[in-house]
Amino acid sequence: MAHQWRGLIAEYPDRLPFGEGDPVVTLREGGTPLVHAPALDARTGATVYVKVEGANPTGSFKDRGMTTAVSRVLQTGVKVVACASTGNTSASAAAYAVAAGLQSAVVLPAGKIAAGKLAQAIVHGATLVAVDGNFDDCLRIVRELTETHPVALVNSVNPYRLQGQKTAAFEIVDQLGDAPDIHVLPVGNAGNITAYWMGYSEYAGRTTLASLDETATRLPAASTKLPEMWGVQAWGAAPLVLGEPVDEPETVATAIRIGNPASWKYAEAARDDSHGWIDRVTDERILAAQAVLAAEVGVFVEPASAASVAGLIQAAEAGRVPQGATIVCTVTGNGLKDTATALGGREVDIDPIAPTVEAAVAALAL
Ligand code: AN7
Repeated sequence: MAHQWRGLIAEYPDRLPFGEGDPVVTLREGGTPLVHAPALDARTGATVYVKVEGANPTGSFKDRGMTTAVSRVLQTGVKVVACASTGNTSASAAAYAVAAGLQSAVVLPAGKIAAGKLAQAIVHGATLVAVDGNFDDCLRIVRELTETHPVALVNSVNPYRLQGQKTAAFEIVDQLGDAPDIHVLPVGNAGNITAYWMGYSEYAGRTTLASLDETATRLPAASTKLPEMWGVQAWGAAPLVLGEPVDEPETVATAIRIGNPASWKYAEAARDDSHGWIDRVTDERILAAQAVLAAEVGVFVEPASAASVAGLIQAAEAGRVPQGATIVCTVTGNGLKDTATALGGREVDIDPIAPTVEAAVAALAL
């Protein structure tokens, strides 16, 4: 019989803070493709894989953290989940709230959410609030209101989010047979870099600053080494590179348009403990990397996701990529979420032809 991936909590029961009989809310997230990208080998001299997180149920890596966060909420009796979001967290929270029978409330920066993500929050029945401000304002508001109202916060400051997200590192080690030499990923609110570092560390038999004591692994190590963590921010939203918050973050990659990341200290720890770095890339490089992934690898990602690949290519051009290294880039979200940016000014209205094979042959210049 065909075997279906069961979702993170069922696939990694020993490494997540849930016991037998605990409620589990899942849309069968995780188990995403790790795709070899020869076009990136050619540009870097390394062996490069992309971890395609856009293949998750709502089209981004956020589902990994949402299965754990929302499952935990069911244990508490709270009936409403809330988050601030640049789009993907709200889409995921709204979907998992539906699966859990809960309500969802999402607080978004007005006018800065890609159309696909907004559509997701709407069709999944979230209550939407648009704030005249940026993501950082939204997060401040949601943190405060969840402290004083019976509403569960499901942003990545909720430690259950990072618990779910760390499993992407487990999958990579399971698929490659060991940890890669380098892991590259986009950094916005800095939860994901924190979670990957936790996952790699726990699989190597260690804990990190962000590990939950109760789940810190006491299991045998599943990997023999740890990767360098390379984080990539957008040029106009690069607080971790500048070393100070950015008041008015701006980038075409709206998902990472964040000026004051919540997991700042954890991200710095991941960078430093792994002997990695966090750098920034221009919007032009982000869009160029998105085009390389689409036209030369066959993977359509949203702009924020392409930041990881843009950072890798930039590092290669600067001679910073060790030749022959095994490198994994996480591409965090699906390109279908933001088709307008991907198409740019390109023509999408094509003049129709007569409904005949001859006309098609002529139009295709065959
Ligand atoms: C596609 O949805 O912050 O550094 O509110 O959607 O863990 O924040 C999204 C972030 C990268 C950055 N790629 O990850 C939100 C939100 C995509 C994203 C990031 C996000 P973090």
